[in-house]
This record gives sequence, C-alpha cells and structure tokens, in this order.
Amino acid sequence: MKVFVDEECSLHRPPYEILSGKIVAYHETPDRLLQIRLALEGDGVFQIEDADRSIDVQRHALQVHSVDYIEYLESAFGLWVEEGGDPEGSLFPETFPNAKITQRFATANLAPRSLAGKTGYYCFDLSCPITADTYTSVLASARVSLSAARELSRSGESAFALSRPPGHHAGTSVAGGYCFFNNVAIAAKYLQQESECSTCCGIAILDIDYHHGNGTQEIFYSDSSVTYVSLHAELDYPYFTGSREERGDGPGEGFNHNFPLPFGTEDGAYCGELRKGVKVIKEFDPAYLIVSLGVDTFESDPIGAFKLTTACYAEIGCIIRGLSKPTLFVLEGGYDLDTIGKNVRTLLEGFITGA
Ligand code: OKP
Ligand code: ZN
Repeated sequence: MKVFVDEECSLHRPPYEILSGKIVAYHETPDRLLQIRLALEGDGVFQIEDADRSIDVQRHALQVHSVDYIEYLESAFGLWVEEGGDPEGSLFPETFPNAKITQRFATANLAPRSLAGKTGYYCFDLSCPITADTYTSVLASARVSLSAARELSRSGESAFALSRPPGHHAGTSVAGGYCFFNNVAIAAKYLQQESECSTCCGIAILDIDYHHGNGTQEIFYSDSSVTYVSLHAELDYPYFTGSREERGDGPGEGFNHNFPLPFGTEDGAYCGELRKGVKVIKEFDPAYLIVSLGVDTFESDPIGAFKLTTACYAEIGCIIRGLSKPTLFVLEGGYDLDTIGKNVRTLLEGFITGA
C-alpha cells in the first residue's frame, strides 16, 4: 500500500494548548507522524511516497471551505504580528460569537472586522493556536490527502494519507479540535470531480476516530451523495454534536449516521457497532470509501477513554476490508506516541491481508 507524506506537515508545532483550565504540552505533535512512519517503513509492505507539490491545494480546499475562512487562515498570523503579536508565539481566540450574545454572525456572513473578533469567529475552541508555520502545514496536510486520493482515482489502489494537522473537526468556515482544513472532505470532493459521473459518484466516509467528526458531518449534512458514518464517545469532545438523532437534513436526510458509544467501550462492543456502521455503507454502495482513521480509541490514549487493544485494530481492518471498496485512509487522532505506530500498522495490515 502506498503511504503519502509531506515533510511540511511537521512544521506546525504549537507549544501548548489549554485543557481543563491548564496550560499543557500540545498533544497533536509532529512526533505522531514520525512514530507511524517508523512502524510502516522498512519491510516493503508499505511504499512511502512524497505528496505532489504541484497540486493547487487552495483550489481544492475552496470546494469545501469558504473563501473568507481560507483567507483568514492564510493571513491571520501575519496580521497579528503587525499588530504587535509575538512572531515566535501562538495566536489564540479571545472571544467566541456565542448565539446567546448575537444572532448576527449565525445568519449573515459578516465576519467581525477586528482580528481578535475573527479569531473567535473562525474557531470554536482553544485547541487551534495559529503559529508562523501553521498555514504551511495545513496546506501540506490537505496536499497529502489529495495525493492519496489521486492514487485511488488513477489506479483504484487503496492508499494511506499520513498527514497532520488532522481535519474532521474543521467545518466550512471554522477550525477546532486541532483541525483547520477538513482533509477527508477535500479528498471526497476531489474524487467526485475526478470521476466520470460526479453526481452519481457516491462516497462513504467512515469515521473511527474516538471523537465525533462534527466538521465532516456539517459539510455533508444536506448532501445525499456522501454518507457519513461515525463511531465515537457519546459524552466527550466536541460535546454538542454526534447524537443518533442527527440524521442529515433536506436531501441529505438519512445519509448521516452516528454511533455514540459509552466511555470504557471494549473490543467486542466496538466491533459489534462497527459492523452496523459498515452495513449502512454496504447498502449505500459507494464508489469510494474514505476512512477517518484515529487510533485515540486505544486503551492507553491520553485523551480518549475507550479500551481497545491492538488486536482490535486488526479486526477493524478486516471488517473494513469486507466492504471491498477502493479505500482512502486519512489520519485523524491518536496521541499515545508509544503505540500509535503499531496500532495504525496493525489496522492497515488487517485491511490488506484480511487476517
Ligand atoms: C482531535 B481528534 C477533551 C478536550 C479535547 C481537543 C481534542 C481534539 C481531538 N477533554 N480537546 O479528533 O483526535
Ligand atoms: Zn480524536
């Protein structure tokens, strides 16, 4: 299996985030990519390939994200430094346009004029600081996803996008949960455009990250050509989305499927729910499957509270293989550096070999 990488994914390196009221070391680090790469390379099962630097990432990102959001991400840090911000520092939101304060920003696309206002308008939490290198890595991450998607559309061979920052929390015009561009959504739109019949090119997105992919859900909520299926912790971050009742809207109704699971979920229960999700995808019969691949469901993950073991990842890979679809795996979460490589490898090998 080909594995796509881009060294610019490692430039974004915020020093800290704010969790439970404390300043803690940023969990979403470049070492995550390094550990996975070390586990995949060396024995010929996986072929590491550089993403294509000639891909016009912004053009593809515009199929998913609003132009004002993209311009904000590109320019925010420079504007902040012009206003006196620390060139070595991190730009954080200061206030959020809560709907109980004003409806204005929810209904009209009128971003606040001040940079401090924009930081909250375009972000929903405190996990997406913007540094000098952030936008370079955001582009690189989507480039990796697009390069792997192109491999899928040209050869029909399944591929893995080994990218960061992750994407499934990023919505049309909002960052959050370490995510800026929604790499999976950008790949989905790309695959639909590349296919001979874009309107009948159904895509299924299976999100097995521990957290609900609120961004992916939002982007495709009214879209019947993309089915979103997510397994995630019911009462954990991002807290406001991911219930069973969220089933899509308008023409997209019935094409969004959430499987919220309790804290402490173990291998057997997880795979049982995964089989239900896979059944939904089988009935939809997509042209392509995209997997939002997070291994923060592992028992020792520092921010997840499921109890999956490494053996379960082999089983998950087998279950996904059972769909027999050209499959694009895109990295989302997974924060235990000692096990992330082994778990990702085990899942992909389960998919490749069926064992
Ligand atoms: C990104 B991905 C939980 C706080 C969570 C942000 C988590 C983002 C996860 N107590 N902070 O889905 O792995
Ligand atoms: Zn996650």
